[in-house]
Amino acid sequence: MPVSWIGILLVAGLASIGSCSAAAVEYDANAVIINGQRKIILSGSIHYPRSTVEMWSDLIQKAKAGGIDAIETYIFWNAHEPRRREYNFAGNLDFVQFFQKVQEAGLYGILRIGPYACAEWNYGGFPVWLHNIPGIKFRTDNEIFKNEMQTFTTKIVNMAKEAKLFASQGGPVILAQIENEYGNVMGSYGEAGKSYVKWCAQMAVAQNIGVPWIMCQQSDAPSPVINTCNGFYCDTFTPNNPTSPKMWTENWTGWFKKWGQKDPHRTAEDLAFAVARFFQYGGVLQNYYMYHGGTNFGRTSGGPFITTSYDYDAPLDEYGNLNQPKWGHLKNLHAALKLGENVLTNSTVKSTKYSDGWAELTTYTSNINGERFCFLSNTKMDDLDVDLQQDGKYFVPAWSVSILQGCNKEIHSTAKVNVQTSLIVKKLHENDKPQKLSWVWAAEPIKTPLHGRGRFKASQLIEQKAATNDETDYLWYMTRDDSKKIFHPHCHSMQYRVDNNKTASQNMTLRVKYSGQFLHAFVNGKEIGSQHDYGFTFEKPVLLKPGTNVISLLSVTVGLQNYGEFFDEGPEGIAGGPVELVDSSNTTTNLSTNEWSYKVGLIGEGRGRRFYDPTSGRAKWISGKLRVGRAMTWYKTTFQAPSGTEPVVVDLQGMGKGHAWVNGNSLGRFWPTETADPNGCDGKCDYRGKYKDSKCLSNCGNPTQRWYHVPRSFLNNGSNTLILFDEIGGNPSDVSFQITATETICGNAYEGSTLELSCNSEQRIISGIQYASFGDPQGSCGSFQKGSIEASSSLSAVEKACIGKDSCSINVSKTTFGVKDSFGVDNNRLAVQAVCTGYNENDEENHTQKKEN
Ligand SMILES: *[C@@H]1O[C@H](CO)[C@@H](O)[C@H](O)[C@H]1NC(C)=O
Ligand SMILES: *[C@@H]1O[C@H](CO)[C@@H](O)[C@H](O)[C@H]1NC(C)=O
Ligand SMILES: *[C@@H]1O[C@H](CO)[C@@H](O)[C@H](O)[C@H]1NC(C)=O
Ligand SMILES: *[C@@H]1O[C@H](CO)[C@@H](O)[C@H](O)[C@H]1NC(C)=O
Ligand SMILES: *[C@@H]1O[C@H](CO)[C@@H](O)[C@H](O)[C@H]1NC(C)=O
Ligand SMILES: *[C@@H]1O[C@H](CO)[C@@H](O)[C@H](O)[C@H]1NC(C)=O
Ligand SMILES: *[C@@H]1O[C@H](CO)[C@@H](O)[C@H](O)[C@H]1NC(C)=O
Ligand SMILES: *[C@@H]1O[C@H](CO)[C@@H](O)[C@H](O)[C@H]1NC(C)=O
Ligand SMILES: CC(=O)N[C@H]1CO[C@H](CO)[C@@H](O)[C@@H]1O
Repeated sequence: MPVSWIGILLVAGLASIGSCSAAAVEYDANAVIINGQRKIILSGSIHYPRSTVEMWSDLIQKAKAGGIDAIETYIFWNAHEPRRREYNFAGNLDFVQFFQKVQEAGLYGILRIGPYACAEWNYGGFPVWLHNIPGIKFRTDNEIFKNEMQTFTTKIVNMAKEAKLFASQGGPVILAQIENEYGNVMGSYGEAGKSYVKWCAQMAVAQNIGVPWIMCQQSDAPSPVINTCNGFYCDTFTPNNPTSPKMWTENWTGWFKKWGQKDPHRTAEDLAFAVARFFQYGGVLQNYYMYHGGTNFGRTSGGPFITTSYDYDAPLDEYGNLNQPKWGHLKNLHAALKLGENVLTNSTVKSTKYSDGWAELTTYTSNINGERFCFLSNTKMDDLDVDLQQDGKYFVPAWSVSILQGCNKEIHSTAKVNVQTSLIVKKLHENDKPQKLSWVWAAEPIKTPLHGRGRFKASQLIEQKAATNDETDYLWYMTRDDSKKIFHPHCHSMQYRVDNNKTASQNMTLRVKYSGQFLHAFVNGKEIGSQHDYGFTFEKPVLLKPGTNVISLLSVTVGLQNYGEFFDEGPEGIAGGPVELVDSSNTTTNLSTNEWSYKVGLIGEGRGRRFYDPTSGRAKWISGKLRVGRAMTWYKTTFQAPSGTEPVVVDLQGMGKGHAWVNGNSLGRFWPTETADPNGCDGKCDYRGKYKDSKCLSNCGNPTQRWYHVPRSFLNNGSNTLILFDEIGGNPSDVSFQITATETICGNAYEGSTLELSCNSEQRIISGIQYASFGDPQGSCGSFQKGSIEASSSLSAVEKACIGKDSCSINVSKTTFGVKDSFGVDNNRLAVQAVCTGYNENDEENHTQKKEN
């Protein structure tokens, strides 16, 4: 428990955030001190490149409305410096504008420069050209690396300084981070790792930004850099320096998703429990990773095999909709914690255990006025009753924390969710008719690679990152000459030992040791097979003809690795192989040192890999009979944007695997044929007990990702163009554009609270109440049932309060339902299930009704 009170003055300053004057950011073990005000900070991660500029303000406002004080983001080096000393800060890479919007909203910012980001982002945020510098070693005491890291860090710091982003200059940024989770892997880097961390701290501190630097998961963070915790729970974490505040930079709100996996969920109750426990044990700053996960547009997803959606089951969903009840439940928790802020940040702490130690009361008593603030936790899997004598008796649900204002009034229980659950659906907008999309197609020209002709040659199997600089997922490896050796023994191939009739065909096995993600193999122009996994040995029978045979291997990356010790050095592609031919008597011919011919990327990707048009050569879009189920096919269609303002998705059901673009903007990789294991979604989700990523799974047996976000700003009012490249074969006939909308909402609130219901859109109204019961209703959203008692006015009271409105609130009290004081049990509650529908602007009657409300 932190008890030290030594403040470290970092910057002197006056005035408050929001104005243009400088703010002092100081800290001690119990508070972040901004302009002399002692604070606890509730922060949330929103990564600027995972949404669009047009979405930023709305996301930030929703975070603010959810009780968030600060927005945290990484900086993504490979996005900003795609080629050495060529920088890009345009569009959604304009991090300065992002932080300006954070400030406009009156929030603080946390700038995680890294520049290693991890973040399930391609290659952890490192540029691949960096890897290709001879002699470089990442994240260790290597001059070349340190030099590049310092150059980039300085560039970012200078941009931030120039825009006056640091709180010391009047900006929003109160903390900055150098490196990232290095402590998790440092052991593998030996002494060089230790000196590297010291250098990082020194280099960062010398940037003189006027606000504190942090390092996460770094138990030896050199002072004055503060070490912080990442994880699902950080209650037992202690900073290495007794004067450092306890900060949790990554409390995982859910988990990311990989192709072929089920959807992980973390319950609102467990997340709230973890946060409340952190503050119970002296936490000062905590950050939700992620508060909005968003989308891995383009080729930004890491992994390998991270999906395009980076929803993360965060409080704001991928599209920016409120993920309820998580968003609202945390909002209530934040409000409760803030009521204790003054006490928590300058107090004396005492802890008492109850119920065989399962329950723990932590009492904070203000050093200023003696005011008290308590956390009463229960880490057992069963409910407990705890008697605090003169402070009252409390029912403490299993695996929960109750927050007691004045230590005698429960203002929040992490296990009692009093907010609505929203079921968000993808559907056609009510005003729209289904569009019949008409498609044209073009085959990716692959004759040249199938004939073994590339752009450059080498007598070895080159590592893929070295060959492509990661400017594309695709690399062709081709060889033909050595096949001649096989069938012409006089060409002095020493390996050739097959007792062969040189004029006959021969059955052999092609064997490829593969370090990439997806391999397509062709022999003499025919695909002989494809396979995907985390590195594997590909083995397929091939019939070699007499004379020259051509082996063409297309290696495809699906996100470069982003985590682990030396992850940057992991080979990609065929990388050295070996590639071998094995005959029936098991004689092996090693083709690894053959002359290999290479071609980087697809013809359709075009120059600079930003223009997607396979017909830029001689090919043409074909509008005749649609080619379906054939690999390496491009498709194009035009469409009208769905009505309204709700987020748009494209349903790519029927497509195989590839990449999608709308009006030239990449939506990311798609792969609907990759489905999740059909087993393991038992529908049960017990919030109790430690979170595991095998808990609370959904989407078993379905495509890992069927819908792809099309931000509204990608669309225009007239005709829009969708281009799809399908690498494995698909059928675009079922592709359609939909909106995401809150359709069914459920509320479940205890007596004494207020139930707020909202359709989460000004364009949707509550059109019907499917179920309402005040009493002891049973079941959950979608399957509520009447309990043993029910107020007869339940339905009419809720209808009266809500129908025709986009949101409504109901005081859950006996008065509201006109029942006697003797009605019901101790824990009366109200359960409601309502339907939201699109509000038609032409509908005068409903329009008037809505206006009046
Ligand atoms: C805490 O409050 C006491 C009493 O007002 C005050 O003397 C002390 O300076 C405060 N401590 C900090 C670190 O602000
Ligand atoms: C060699 O090939 C020729 C022509 O295909 C065939 O007639 C002959 O039987 C083959 N000899 C052997 C030993 O397989
Ligand atoms: C190759 O194998 C296939 C299937 O086992 C067989 O039908 C064919 O006759 C074989 N061809 C040669 C040339 O051995
Ligand atoms: C072929 O060789 C491999 C090792 O090179 C061995 O494991 C395998 O058993 C051999 N198979 C036959 C049929 O001899
Ligand atoms: C194949 O050749 C490569 C390049 O010479 C060599 O590194 C590798 O060890 C060889 N593999 C086998 C199985 O002989
Ligand atoms: C598109 O239509 C909407 C509503 O009709 C309008 O508000 C908006 O300005 C239009 N946008 C453009 C780019 O024309
Ligand atoms: C008004 O809205 C409700 C719910 O969406 C609908 O049932 C009703 O038909 C609408 N009224 C008119 C006149 O369209
Ligand atoms: C709900 O209760 C609050 C506080 O008791 C009161 O201010 C508000 O008017 C009530 N709302 C309704 C709709 O009864
Ligand atoms: C990095 C880190 O703290 N990881 C922890 C996250 O939480 C899980 C579950 O509690 C732990 O097992 C990890 O060690």
